[in-house]
Parts: sequence; structure tokens; C-alpha cells
Amino acid sequence: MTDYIPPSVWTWDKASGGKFANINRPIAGSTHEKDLPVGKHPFQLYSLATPNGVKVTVMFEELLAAGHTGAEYDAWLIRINEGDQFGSGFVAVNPNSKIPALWDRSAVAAGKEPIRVFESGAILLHLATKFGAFLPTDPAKRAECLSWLFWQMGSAPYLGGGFGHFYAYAPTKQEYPINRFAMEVKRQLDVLDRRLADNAYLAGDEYTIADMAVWAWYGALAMGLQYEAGEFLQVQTYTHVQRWTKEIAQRPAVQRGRMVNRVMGKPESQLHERHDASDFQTKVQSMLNPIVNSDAKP
Ligand SMILES: N[C@@H](CCC(=O)N[C@@H](CS)C(=O)NCC(=O)O)C(=O)O
Repeated sequence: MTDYIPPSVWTWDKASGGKFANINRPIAGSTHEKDLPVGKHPFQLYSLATPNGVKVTVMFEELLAAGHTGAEYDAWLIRINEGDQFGSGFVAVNPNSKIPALWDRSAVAAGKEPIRVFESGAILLHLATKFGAFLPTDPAKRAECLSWLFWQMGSAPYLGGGFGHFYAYAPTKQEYPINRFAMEVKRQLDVLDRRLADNAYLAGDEYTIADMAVWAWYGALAMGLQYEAGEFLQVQTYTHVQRWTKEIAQRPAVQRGRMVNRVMGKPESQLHERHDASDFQTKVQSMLNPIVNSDAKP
């Protein structure tokens, strides 16, 4: 690999390489006209089961499990590898062209306009506020919850865009960026481990939206599911993170939320779209085409 000397002006004249080279572009806005589908429920979610997407489907399933029937949702699949996030309908709900994005249509029947919400942290906060759930009311606990929620929003790009990109997706392995981001991710795991040594959950004794947000990224990393980097980062050594990760993974709502809009992994873990609670019993990929799926690799 030769040393790269940046030109005085960057130009988009060749693909950057790497796994997402075909969708990466330096301009915002839509590339094609395409309306988004709208289902029957108050909330219309457009997403994919990446960590950022899973945060929100876990929150919906937790709300429903806690008896908030008004949190019924349709989860539509957005295939980011195929450029669905650049359709005009998607750009209208998220000008940043990234999943997850939400239309809150809960007041449409009362004559109000639908409300768009993008950025996973904003969606969690919007829903938690609306339903008065998974967000402590005590001011100190609430501040702690929001601090960890926003910690996640600021930290995960170092894990995904930094470490994950250079360790797993970049076309060549380079020591400098992998070293830099591995160091930062291990520091972040240590931050979490110290917090969870003395607290059941991130905000204290209550499971909150902060846990949902952080778990989707760092829980998956701790389980060795992110970037096949479990051994490299020695994730098993963060014992308090491991305890918290395993406990949250056992929650039925988390198990359901992880399946929604998933298009990778074992067929029994994939519910491509969710339009009804019964879809978990009837529309999981392994139930749709068992003959084809019996040969599918994880
Ligand atoms: N800060 C955003 C990040 C969202 C994000 O990066 N989404 C990715 C998938 S995890 C995406 O849609 N990427 C498509 C693209 O970059 O074109 C959030 O938390 O919602």
C-alpha cells in the first residue's frame, strides 16, 4: 500500500472501495421517486435490523409487552444495500437517508398532521415521553438515563464507523486506524463495565431507553456478534457488561425486537416485516419456506 497524499480539493471521481462503496455518495437528497407504504397502525417504522434499527423495534416490543396498546406499529423493511433510503418517500421522513425513521400517525384520526422522527435516540425519547415509559421521572435518574442515551449516540460511531469499518469492511487492513479505534472501543467497554459494576442498569436500578440504545451496539459486541471481533477485543473480560448483556438478551421483548426487519442470519431469527403481533407466530422466514430455508447457512 502506497502512502496517500490528499489532493488540494477532494473529488468524487472513483469509488472509495469497501463494503458500502455502491451506496456511499457525497450528496444528500433523493435519487428516485418512491412513496413509502403506510399500514394500519399509529406508528409507521421504516427500518432494518442493524443495531440502530434494533433499538427502536425493541422499544416498540417493550412498550407493547408493558401494556401500552397504543404503541402498535408497522415495521417496513428498508434495504439500505439496495439504496431504499434514497427514495423520495424515505427522504421525506429522514433527510439524512439513514434507518431508522418513524412516522407517528397516532393523532391523525383526531385531525392532526403526522409527525416525522428520525435518529434512533430521538425516536426512543419521543416514544418514552409519549407513553411515560422506560424513562425515569425522578430528575437525577432521568438525567442519568439521558446521559447514557446520548453517550451511546456519540460513542457508537467510533465502534461502527471507526472500528467496525476498518476492521471488517475496509478493502485493506491498516494498522493505524484499527489500532486507534480498537483502543477507543476497549476504553468505551471499560466505561460501561465500571458503571455496570455498581448498577444493575445504566440509569441505576431501572431498565430504560439508555439500556436499549447501548445494548443494541455494545451488547451485540459483547456477545461476539459484531464484526467477528469478540476475540480481538477480548470482550469476555468485561464481566459486568457480560452480566448486563445476558440479562437483557433474555427479555422476550428484546428477543422479538431483534427479529423485526432482520434479513440476515438464521431463518428462524428473521421477521422481514412486522404488521401484527401474530406475525411472530406465522411470518418468520423459517415458517414461510421451510424447504428452501432448511439449507440456509447462518
Ligand atoms: N445516528 C443515526 C445513525 C443511523 C445509521 O447510521 N443508519 C445506517 C444503518 S445502521 C444507515 O441507514 N445507513 C445507510 C447509509 O448510510 O446510506 C441513528 O442513530 O439513527
